[in-house]
Order: sequence, then structure tokens, then C-alpha cells
Amino acid sequence: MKGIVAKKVWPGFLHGWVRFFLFLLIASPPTAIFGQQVISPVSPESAASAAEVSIAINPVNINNIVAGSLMQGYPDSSAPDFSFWSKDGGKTFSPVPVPNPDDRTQGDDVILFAGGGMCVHAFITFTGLWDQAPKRASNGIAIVRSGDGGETWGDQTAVIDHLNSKTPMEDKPWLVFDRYTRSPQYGNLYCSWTRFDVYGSADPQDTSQIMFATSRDGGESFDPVIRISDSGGDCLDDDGTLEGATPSVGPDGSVYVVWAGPRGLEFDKSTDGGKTFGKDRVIGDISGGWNSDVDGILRHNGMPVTAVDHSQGANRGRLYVNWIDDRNGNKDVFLVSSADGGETWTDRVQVNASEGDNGRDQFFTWMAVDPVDGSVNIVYYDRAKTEGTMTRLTLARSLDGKSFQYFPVDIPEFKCNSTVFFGDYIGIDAQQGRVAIGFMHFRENGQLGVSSAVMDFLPNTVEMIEHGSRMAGQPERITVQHILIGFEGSLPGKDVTRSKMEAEQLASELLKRALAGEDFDALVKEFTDDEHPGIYQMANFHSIPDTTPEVTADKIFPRGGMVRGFGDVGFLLEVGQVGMSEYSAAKSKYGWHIIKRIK
Ligand SMILES: [Ca+2]
Ligand SMILES: [Ca+2]
Ligand SMILES: [Ca+2]
Ligand SMILES: [Ca+2]
Repeated sequence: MKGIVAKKVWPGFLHGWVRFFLFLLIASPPTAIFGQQVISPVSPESAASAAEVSIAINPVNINNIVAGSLMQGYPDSSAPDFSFWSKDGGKTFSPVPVPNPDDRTQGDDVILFAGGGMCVHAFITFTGLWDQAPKRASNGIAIVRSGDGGETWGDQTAVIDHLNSKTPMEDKPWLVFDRYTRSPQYGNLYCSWTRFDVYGSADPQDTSQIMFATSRDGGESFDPVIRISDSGGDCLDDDGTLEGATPSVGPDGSVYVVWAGPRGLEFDKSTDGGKTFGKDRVIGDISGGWNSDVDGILRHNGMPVTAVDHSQGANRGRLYVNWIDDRNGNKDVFLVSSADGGETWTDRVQVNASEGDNGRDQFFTWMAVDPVDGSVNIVYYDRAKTEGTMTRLTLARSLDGKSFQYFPVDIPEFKCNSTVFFGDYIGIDAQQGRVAIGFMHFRENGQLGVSSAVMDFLPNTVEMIEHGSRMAGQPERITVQHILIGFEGSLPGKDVTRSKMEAEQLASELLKRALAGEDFDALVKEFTDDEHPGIYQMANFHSIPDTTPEVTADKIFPRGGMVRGFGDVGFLLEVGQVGMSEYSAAKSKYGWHIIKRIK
């Protein structure tokens, strides 16, 4: 350390920087944050009837965003569904027809990425479903995969396929990868969906059930399908039917599935990598049932969405479930969560602002939890501030799963047309502070199109920042050495007796000495409440996949896994500079960190 002269970092600058963001947080009215979003058409203007959107951000390159949806009338293809890839952070999208070798009807598209960046597109595929005596009939669920971010796709792999039969009918799959490197089932791909014995049948002998399949080889093949619902629903595709199963994976590899049906929201869980599931549990009601009407929309559902917090934050491992129902006499978005793998659940939280709701509807919701900062990001159509069927979209973002900040999607409100099929869902994903939303809306020409909104946030905050600027100028990796000055009770398991005020005085004294050029290593040795030498290699948010949120084998600490102040100060320093992260319960909970960047 000797010989590296500490350059002066004016501590007031750091304080001011933090205060600047706090000021924004308080001063910004929740409905006035426009101009930093990137809004782009996903389906081309030349196409029509684009609806039912799923969207995903590549965890190893957040500028690679892939969406999937139904689309018709695209001049170059008669395919029923498409994927759309972007490699510029959502500024432009290119359509690719979904491979369809048997010329079937396809839909219910789902897009997701594996931890390593492989993209998967799942969909239902059928023929002859609606004919009384079809010449040929088939139905099933298939996936295709892309190793180049969505530009080219391989052949279809069947999750399940019934040849020469339209029964049973497989409907509305949802999928999730186990992307958590410490999970014993890392890389598993899980799929849950509804099976109708006979679609539309009123015969009480015919039931709907929730089915489940696992791929243990990245989507090359799937295990035999298992049924996970203990009691079925009817086959009428209405409130009495089991529908909307969405799977999620916990950091320990547990698989959670929630669906809607006549008993409300039902929860099931597997702790052996999807081989067996438990007893279904009702975790809440869905007032008015999942099938609910919205003016100007052909059909609407409030089915549940699940997501798990994989961050190193306070809510790591928390399982979130959100849905829409009309318990308040109009549609609202709700959220519950469980911190103990589904044993107990929090009280219901209303996601959309109740103040100013004006008795209006919020409808079609989807949710993503950012694996880096644990932020809960929920999008929905919003009529709180419109009239008639005029519609907008709102992103609600929360850092604690309880209180939300609202970010209206920056598109003009649009009028709905109930004669056009609007699809059954919209999409959202969140990665490293970036939130990508895929949604359908009526365009000026009256056609239904899909667009995307990309918003960049400073991780761990509700501060939207300029697109792509998140880490502008910041290094990918740094090595820092620090002196930690704790106080009584701030360091669990350590016997520190000094008071908070004494700690503050000592920290400011040590900062002055370090800035004056004293041997930093000697100061660490003498004063730190951490271990000497207290040297850490830290990887910035954008330089390490979220799939490795823990310390890597070569002892690199992801920024998202450190107390926030440590990274906030460390990444602003030049090599040789010294700064300080002041004690704060939210940002620097162990005490004062005097930090010197040494690499
Ligand atoms: Ca559908
Ligand atoms: Ca079960
Ligand atoms: Ca209903
Ligand atoms: Ca409402």
C-alpha cells in the first residue's frame, strides 16, 4: 500500500450525491416521470392482431431482449405466432416466425432465458380443435430454442403432443428455469399448464387439472407429464376451471406453482426438482373468479403470476403472487408473499394506488422480481385517470413488496375495441435495474399491435435513469480495501462497545488521516472491525450474470450482494482514492466504511 498516495475525494461530494437521489425520491410526483423510457414498436406496423405478449431480458446481456406473441398479416409469413429480438436494449425489434413444420395453429407464447443466455420460446400447438369431426386433429405444447439471442431457432421439442386426437386438450403453459447456481437442480426447465379432458364439456365427469413437466437437459427432452392438482375443476374455461398455473423456483431449488380455480388461489410445491408435488393449499380467494369482464375487452382474466426474489437483499427467497379481482367493486391488482416457502402468507396488499382510483379498472397484470436488487415490478392496464374504454399502462415498482412507486408507460391513451381479440396476458421482465414491458395496444390505424417500454432504474432504488446510462463510466470490476467502524449492536456476533456517536467521530477522524496519505493498510490493521486486510474484489451490476449472486469461486463479490453504500462509494473512486460510506440502516447497516480503491 505504501507509495500510493491517497488522492483527495471530497467527502461532501459523496454526501451530496446520495442526497441528490433522496431529493429526487421525495420531490418527484409519482405520475410525472416521463422521457427516459424507450418505447418501441415490437410487431411491425404492416402486421395486425398482435396480442398476448411474453418478454424476457437475457441475464448475460441485458441489451438482448426477446418477445413473443400472436401476430397476423405479416407480409412475409403466414405463421400464427412470432418471436421478436432486440440487441440494442429494446430500441428496435426484428420479427422471426415461430417454426411450424406441421402447419398447426400456435399461440399462448412464453419467452424465457436460461441462466447461461439460451432463449426458450414455448407455445401450444393444435389442429382440428374446433371441428366436430376434423380430418386431422392434434394438440400439445412445444418449445423451440435459440442460442443467438433470438435471431435463429432450432426445431420443435414436444413437452407433450397428442397425435390424431383433440382430447385431452393442453392449454396455457408457463415455464421457468432454475437459474440459481447453488440449487441442486440448476438448469432444470419446468412447465405447468391446464389439461381439459374435453374442452368446453359440461359433463361433470370431465375435469380440468394442472399438469407439470420437467426437462433436466435444457429442453432437449421432457420427463413424463405428472398431474399436480389434487382436485380438478370443470371444463367450461370459466371460474370453475383450473387455469393460469405459473411456476417459480426458490433459491434452494424448490418449485412453486399457483393457479386459479373454483376454490380460489391454489398453491403447490415440489422439493425434489419437480418429481413429486404436495397437497394443494388454498392461499387466498379471487373475488368474482378469474374470468372477469372489462369494458371494451373481448375477454379478461385475473389469473395469478408468481415470482421469487433471488437477490441478496432482505427479501431473498420470498415468493410473490399477484392477481386481479373485483373485491372493491372494480378491478384492482393485489399481491401476497411468503417468506417461508409457502407455509405462511402476508396480508393482501393492493398494488395500484387506491387514492385516485375513481372506481376504475386495472386489468391484465404481470410481475417480475429483479434478481439483482429484489425489486418487485408489476405492470397492468390502468383506467384510473381515463374515461370510458380509454386505457393506459402503469408500472408499479416496490423495493419492499409493500409500498409502490408508479411509472405510467409513456404512450398515448388508447380506445379499446371489444370485437378484436386482445389476448390473455402481457409481459414484463427485470434484470440488473432494467425493466422491459411488452404489451398490446390499439394503434392509430385501429389495429392491435405489440410495443415495448424499457425503463432503466438505479438498482435498489425507484430512480429511473437515462436508458443505458446505468453504469456509464463505471468500471466493471474494482478491488477495494476498507476499514469498518461499527458500534454497539451494528455487527451481529461482534463485541463492539463504542457508541454510535463515538463510531461516527472515529470514522471521520480515520477518513481525514487516510485522505492525508497515512498508510491505509496500517490503519486497517489497527482499527477495522472487519478482518485485516479487508480487501475485496467487487463486480459491478453489469459485469457478472445475476445467476451468480453469491461470491464466485475466485472470490469476486457481486455488487448486488454487498451493502449498498459499499458499491455506491467504491465504484465512484479512482485507483488510489479514498471515500466513505456513512452508516445508514438501509445502505450501510454495519457502520462506517472508509474505502480505498487499490485496483
Ligand atoms: Ca391465450
Ligand atoms: Ca398437489
Ligand atoms: Ca367471473
Ligand atoms: Ca380499480
